[in-house]
Amino acid sequence: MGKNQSKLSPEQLTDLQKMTYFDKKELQQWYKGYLKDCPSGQLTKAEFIKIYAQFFPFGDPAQFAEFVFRVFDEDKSGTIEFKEFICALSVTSRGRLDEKLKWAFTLYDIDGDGVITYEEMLAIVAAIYKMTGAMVTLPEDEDTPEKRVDKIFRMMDKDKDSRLSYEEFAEGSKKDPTIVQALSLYDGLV
Ligand SMILES: [Ca+2]
Repeated sequence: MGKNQSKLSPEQLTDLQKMTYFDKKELQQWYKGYLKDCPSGQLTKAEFIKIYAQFFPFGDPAQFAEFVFRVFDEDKSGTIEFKEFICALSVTSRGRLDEKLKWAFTLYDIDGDGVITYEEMLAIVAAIYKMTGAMVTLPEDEDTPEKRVDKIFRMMDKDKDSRLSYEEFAEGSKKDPTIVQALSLYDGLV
């Protein structure tokens, strides 16, 4: 995406329409919003954290935003270009369940080795708890990240090896949709 370009070109629109579930009008609107948060057209980690901070003014979203940033930044360039931004948004807000699950799995599988370990799940869940802060009242058996992860593993980790395969994760997430829901920042807005 070129810099200082206030609208997407017809070619860019056609490309992005093929890659996402958004129509041309929505794409232009998201582009406008993206440029407002990020006039340079390359969203940095600090800018990304700032966006999260607007949504979670009472918690500390920095850690969770960093984890999510890694998934958005598909080409690992260190910045989120509009294409990466809108593709991630398309999956997390309008994707099919299996697309959302794959995206969520990528987030939880921090080192990308194809399984989610107990420690990886704990790191993400702890970051989510820090972000939401006191905004949500949690049931007694989920009031710490450890309890929550214990509960998730009791439900999902069928072979009890303290690692979740994609199949275990996908199967379990269908029973507990909150695991995937927690990921879509713009849920109410799209
Ligand atoms: Ca990038």
